[in-house]
Amino acid sequence: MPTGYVHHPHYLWHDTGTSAGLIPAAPLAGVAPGAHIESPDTTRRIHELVHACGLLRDLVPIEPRQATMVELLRVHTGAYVQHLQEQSDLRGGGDAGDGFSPVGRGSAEIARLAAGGLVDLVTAVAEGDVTNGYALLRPPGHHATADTGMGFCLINNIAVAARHAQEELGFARVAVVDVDVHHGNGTQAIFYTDPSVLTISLHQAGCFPPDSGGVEENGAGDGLGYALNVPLPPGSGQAAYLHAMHQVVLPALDRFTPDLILVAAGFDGNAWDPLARQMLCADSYRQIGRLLVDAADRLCHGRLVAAHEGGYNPWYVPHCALAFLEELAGITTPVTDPYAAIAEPYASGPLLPHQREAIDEAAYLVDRIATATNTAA
Ligand code: 9RB
Ligand code: ZN
Repeated sequence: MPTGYVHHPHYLWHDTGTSAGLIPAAPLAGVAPGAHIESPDTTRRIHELVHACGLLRDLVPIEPRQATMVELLRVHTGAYVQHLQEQSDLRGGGDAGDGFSPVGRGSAEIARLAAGGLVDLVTAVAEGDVTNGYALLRPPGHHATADTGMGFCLINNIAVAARHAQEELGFARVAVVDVDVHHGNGTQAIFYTDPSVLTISLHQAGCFPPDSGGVEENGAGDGLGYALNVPLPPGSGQAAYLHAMHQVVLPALDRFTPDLILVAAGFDGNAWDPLARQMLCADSYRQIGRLLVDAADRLCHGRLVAAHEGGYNPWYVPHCALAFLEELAGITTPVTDPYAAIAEPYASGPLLPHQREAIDEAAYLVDRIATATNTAA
């Protein structure tokens, strides 16, 4: 069965305004206005590459619609949804809560279109129209918590899709694998006490949010053991990521036996990303994609849905995203990574002892996940 694909022009019209990279322009404080780093450019270039390389022809397009209030309120508070709408209705836009999450005019509706597109993609997987899928959406979602936007994120798209999968589609157990270079703190917080949603985040230690995503954050109450974090030291490359996949992510998925795997697909762990210091190349994302697709085949009939998150190098991220998407679709296009000769040597350094130690600390926690045979339900 084919791969679904969600995209929409409004995703590119989410206006993050003038900034200096990621902080609001402040001319009187010497911060000159320029483009915000989470601009449409990179996302547009991904979509254009998916089209230009011919892959788009083989994907099943899914036309997004706005998430309903019922869908949003499974995850977010009414007060936050109202705040977001009010900011979005302002002539000049506003912010979703932390001062780093710009809301342009109409961005509330666009954020709902992003969440709703992901919900419909998950539904298409459940109904067997597609095996898996990719939602190339903006704004991103993984930092947004129940009651605030954060780190460019307005609505937690993955959390809304996970709750929809559980409440409308009969998928009892959902696993979220977050490979964005930043900690998936919002998704983790939303499901922190819930053992029916396993959250796993691979990220650069201490990058963003500050003081978030340590290995000791492991869930609470009934959810103890069902939040996993692999904080990787700065400078980690493909060897560290693949070690983390084999020692933590795949064993955790095998124990958890999800009915559906959701992937927070950020490509800001690439070696040229301005917002982090990791060393991945396009082929690293291909390999990570392959391992996740194989896990989904083994555990849940191939049901895997990826939501776009971060990635800020406009000329390299499209090749990373294409490599990942090719693995979902099981199709290799004629376009190969034009930067491979430079990027692969960066990515292919050996696994260093301090990286192994960080990963192995997380690997000890995998045993806390109950296996199917020792779960009562
Ligand atoms: C803070 C600052 C950030 C830094 C990185 C991101 C990346 C998000 C992403 C967002 C906001 C500054 C906390 C500057 O790609 N997620 O996947 N903000 N960083 N000053 N302060 C106090
Ligand atoms: Zn990120």
